[in-house]
Amino acid sequence: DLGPSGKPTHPLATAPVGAPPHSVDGFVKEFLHELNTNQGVPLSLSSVNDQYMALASTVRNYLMARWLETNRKVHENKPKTIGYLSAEYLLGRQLGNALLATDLSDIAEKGLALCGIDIATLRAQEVEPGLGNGGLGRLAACFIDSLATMDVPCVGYGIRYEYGIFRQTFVDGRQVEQPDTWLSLGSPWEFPHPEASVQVDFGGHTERYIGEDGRERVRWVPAWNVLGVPYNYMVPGYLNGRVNTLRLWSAQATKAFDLQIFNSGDYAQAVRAQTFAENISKVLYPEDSTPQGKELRLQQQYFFVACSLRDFIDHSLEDGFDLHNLPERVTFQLNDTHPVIAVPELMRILIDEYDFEWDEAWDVTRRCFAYTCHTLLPEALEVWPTDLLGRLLPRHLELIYQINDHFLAEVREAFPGDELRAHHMSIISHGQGVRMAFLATVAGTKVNGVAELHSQLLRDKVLPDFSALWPEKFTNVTNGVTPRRFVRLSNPKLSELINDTIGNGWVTDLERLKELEPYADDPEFRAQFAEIKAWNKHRIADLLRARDGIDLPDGHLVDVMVKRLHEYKRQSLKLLHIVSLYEQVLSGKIAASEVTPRTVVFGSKAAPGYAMAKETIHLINKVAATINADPILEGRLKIAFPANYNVTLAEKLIPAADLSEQISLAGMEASGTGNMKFALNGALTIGTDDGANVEIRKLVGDKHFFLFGMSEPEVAELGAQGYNPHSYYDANPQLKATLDLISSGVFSNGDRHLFDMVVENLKNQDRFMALADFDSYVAAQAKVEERYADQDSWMRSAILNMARTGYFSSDRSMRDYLQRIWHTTPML
Ligand code: GPK
Repeated sequence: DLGPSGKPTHPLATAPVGAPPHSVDGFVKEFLHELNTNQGVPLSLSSVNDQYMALASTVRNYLMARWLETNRKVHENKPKTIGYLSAEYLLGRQLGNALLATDLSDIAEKGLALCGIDIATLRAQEVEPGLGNGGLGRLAACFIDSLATMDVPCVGYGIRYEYGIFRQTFVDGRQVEQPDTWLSLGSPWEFPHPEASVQVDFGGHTERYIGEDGRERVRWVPAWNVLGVPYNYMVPGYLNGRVNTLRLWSAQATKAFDLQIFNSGDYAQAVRAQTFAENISKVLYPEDSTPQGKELRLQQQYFFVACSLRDFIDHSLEDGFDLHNLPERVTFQLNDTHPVIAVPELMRILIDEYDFEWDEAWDVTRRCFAYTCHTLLPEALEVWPTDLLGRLLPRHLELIYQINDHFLAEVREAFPGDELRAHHMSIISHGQGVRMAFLATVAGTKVNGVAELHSQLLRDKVLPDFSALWPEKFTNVTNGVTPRRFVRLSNPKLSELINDTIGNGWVTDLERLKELEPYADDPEFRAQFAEIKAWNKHRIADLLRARDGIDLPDGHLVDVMVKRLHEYKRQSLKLLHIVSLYEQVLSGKIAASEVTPRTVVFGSKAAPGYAMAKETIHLINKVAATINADPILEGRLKIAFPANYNVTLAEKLIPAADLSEQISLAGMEASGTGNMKFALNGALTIGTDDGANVEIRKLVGDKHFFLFGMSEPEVAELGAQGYNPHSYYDANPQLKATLDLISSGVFSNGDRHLFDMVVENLKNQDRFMALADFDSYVAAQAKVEERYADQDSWMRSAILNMARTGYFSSDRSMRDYLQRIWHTTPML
């Protein structure tokens, strides 16, 4: 039931909700009111956390009128909505973005100063919601920001993990994980709605029965269930009055669930049942691109998807809505395979609950979903064992078999007699695993990759049979990043310079950065740009000193590699370059004075169960400790590896970078999005022709990009020939000396075998061909040094990188989705 039970008669009850006055006085009044009434403290006795909480509520109050108005409009106009289904949202801090969206940054700073409070202290108090692993989760956060800013109705659906991505610490150079207790000091940005909870069923069996109409029907008799409690978050558009919703689900035990056990008289067991239910949204799985196939993970996936579909159907549609028309009201965008169980769930709802015939249900379902693939790694493509899936979701497994039967009939009709093809395309792999990417492809109206190269490889290598059957289903949408967070907020000085030069329209129309191109030749502009880069370097130096006790030298080339630790991303190749420099100085091949003063910054988490990745972190830390302590490279080479790289750190680090490391083996990184953030902040890229690097290089021009390494076809060719890393080790004396230096024990207190795992793997396996690209990488780094020596020309290139990469705004990505996939236009 919505609304009051009687007719409101007080004039205020029907007036539009207002926001507090947009003034310093209005702000201070609201802030003190929140501090007193919400935190229950006077200013004089308030803690920093009290003040932060009150500030957050204050800003929330300014957004509230817009949120209510957005929801009222949606209710009234019933536009088509994007239901973005994602198991991850790597949001980053909320306060700065909310202040920006409401144009309150200056007012808040002044108002708080009048209360004797430094806003920077309060900003630092916020713990970011780290509800994602890396690129995929951050992309979801950028997309919902863009949709709100473009006035497109969207609900982001996901999971409110009690513990997000683990907090990384280093103990003697090794990664040690700590739980991420992001909720412990309160969570001022969320609105729980326990009254709107949804029940989700699991387990049990199915039964056939004859319905009232005489037709045979199926009934799922589940064994247990949990409640999904929605927590709403505001997703404010930039200065446009729109506030969309992010709805994250939290799992709770249902009454019935514990009653059953209570009745058995086992109180302790009943309380444990509570915990069992709550476990579902307890923790984010920390594997990036390498799912472990754990049952709890499938529970999470079904949990949030079932909640979200139920929520949309029951609460976003008017009573009596004919679900045959559902595709006119929603597209559910599947962010990778994680939410794909939504496909059989919608079929189940339509057939079992709404009496649809198979063909009707399939027609609706097909038109409601679209699928984005984010990877090419075979191990990242989820396959759920049929026995596990059948135990947890017996009805869904039946429906998947039926979908597969219909689908394979279509394949056999299109390719008569080609049984091998049908076998290859089967959603059920060898009778025992459900290939979720195939299910998504069969069900989706559209299937897209996330950069041009990736979409091409997706068609040609991952899903070739599907693209032969349905060529028109496949499309590309190159990823993007939100310019609000990753330029306007993260690089305030640069933003000011851009505003002063071309006005502020670029924040929502990033291609306008093109207008800066002529200024690359303006010495005055170049000097200002260089000064800002230097300022950003000081800012990160200050932060790392306070945060990690790391001292960054002044005046260095800042060379940054930040991303999840994964062999395909090749942090080890970056490490080989560093060790190679060190080796050449140690052995007297070059003088230390010839080395361009450079600070290499790493930021990276490894999945806790990924041994090779953790060993690589250990090695980086040991190399860093050794080189940083050796006077031989004093003032020339410094390695910084701050622990716990996250969105908050990225926002300070990226604007300080001169050089962006994007060095994955070609054909492995689907897109990358860090690469875009660096270019937009005026770093030059050293990179392979992989993912979106290809498009970055095309846009900025070869002169302003350091390309190296094999191309994807060359990689494929070498792989086909049989790749032998040892032959590179044997043939290249510098490479040999580099690897041998690691094995010599200089980085490990004389222990020659401590890093065998990494070194032997590189010499003998090297699945991602780091040794094959070593020479070319080192040569490209030499070119970097050469170009960096001419600061004026370097700054020119940096400016051109910024001016030419406006294409990578996530606003553009969203326009592409709207045109190519969702077929809807923004609601004005
Ligand atoms: C891809 F498969 C996955 C995954 O599980 N997690 C993840 O972050 C990334 N990704 C890709 O690795 C990036 O290349 C890409 O830019 C990003 O998704 C967003 O599409």
